[in-house]
Amino acid sequence: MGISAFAHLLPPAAPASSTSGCAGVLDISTAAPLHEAWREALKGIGRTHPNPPVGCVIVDDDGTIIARGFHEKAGERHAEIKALDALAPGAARGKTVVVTLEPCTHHGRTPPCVDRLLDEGVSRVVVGAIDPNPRVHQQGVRRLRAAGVDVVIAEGADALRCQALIAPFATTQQLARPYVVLKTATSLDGKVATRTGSSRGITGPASRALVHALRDAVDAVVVGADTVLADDPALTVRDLPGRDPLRVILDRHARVPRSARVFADDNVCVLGLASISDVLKELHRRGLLAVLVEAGPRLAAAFLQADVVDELWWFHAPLLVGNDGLSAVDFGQVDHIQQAPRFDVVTRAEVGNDGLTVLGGGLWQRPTLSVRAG
Ligand code: AOF
Ligand code: ZN
Repeated sequence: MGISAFAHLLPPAAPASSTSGCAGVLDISTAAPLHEAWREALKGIGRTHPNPPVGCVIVDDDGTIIARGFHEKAGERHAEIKALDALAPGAARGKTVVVTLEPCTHHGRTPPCVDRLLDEGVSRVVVGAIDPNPRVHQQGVRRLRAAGVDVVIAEGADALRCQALIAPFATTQQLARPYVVLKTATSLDGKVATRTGSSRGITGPASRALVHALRDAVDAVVVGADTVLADDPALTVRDLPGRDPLRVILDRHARVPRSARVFADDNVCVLGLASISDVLKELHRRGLLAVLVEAGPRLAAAFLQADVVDELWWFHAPLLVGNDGLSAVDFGQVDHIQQAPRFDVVTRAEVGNDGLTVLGGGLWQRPTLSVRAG
């Protein structure tokens, strides 16, 4: 099984993740601080676009954490700088800096972190993930090493978490589009609504809370006009303290009335674009890292067929809807099971009385919806 970019939101899966097996390759003195740095980074998730969330801790010779920092927002200090600023002048000399992302070497909105690390005289840097940004990629490591700093590229479960954390950022860098999480919630027989269109309350309160946590962690929620017209969702974060993501309404024929609940405030944008690829181009232009598509059957099929779904979150509730109900993905039919699109399971979780299966295939294999040749 792989790892979700939003794995931190999931209740622990049973049985315990098999990735813990490789933690042994990492010296324990770097593994625990890297986990702490990752926890720091999570504080910025959903708030940093177009930058990645990044966390940092600085440790003493005996492994004690003496400073922490995370990147809060684009334009503000990078994680390493925040952690260094938390120390008295000169206190970082000879210490180990543990950071979830390779320190930067470029002049962006802020000066290069590598320069500051060298000025401070740190002796060791532990890096959770290499920066996929071509302006930085590998150069942070190279420059630190060239200056005599001991650089450790982490391995094992915590390094994997650091990579998963920046999967949305890596997607923007490599594919010039946001990372797409597609969510659907069905009955046991795969239906999202009864034949009369009744759909509220299929999944329980725990699933609803998890979806709100996911909304808090992404930069935008995307829905189609069909869903707004059928369900009139608010698409806000109500079950936990958090912030509401941008609501993106795909409405080519201007069918959604202004009285819909999605227009409750102006944190909303309506796109009338024809193709999924144009929609993603526009969201990328706005600098979004990750979007959650809360799609009805047609939009779900369109995203899957466009091969742009990075994770498919499928909630299944313990109830039956029957033959005439609406299927979750409107993609036609297959005659032979061998031709059916089959997904890779990333992880599974129990969410209250519901089940959640996250499909994808690790970080880069996407769950596509092409009918296989028989
Ligand atoms: C780090 N630490 O905390 C972050 C990094 O425009 P800037 O100056 O904010 O630079 C943004 C780029 O820096 C971003 O694209 C990514 O490559 C890197 N982000 N690097 O050393 C951090 N957020
Ligand atoms: Zn930096």
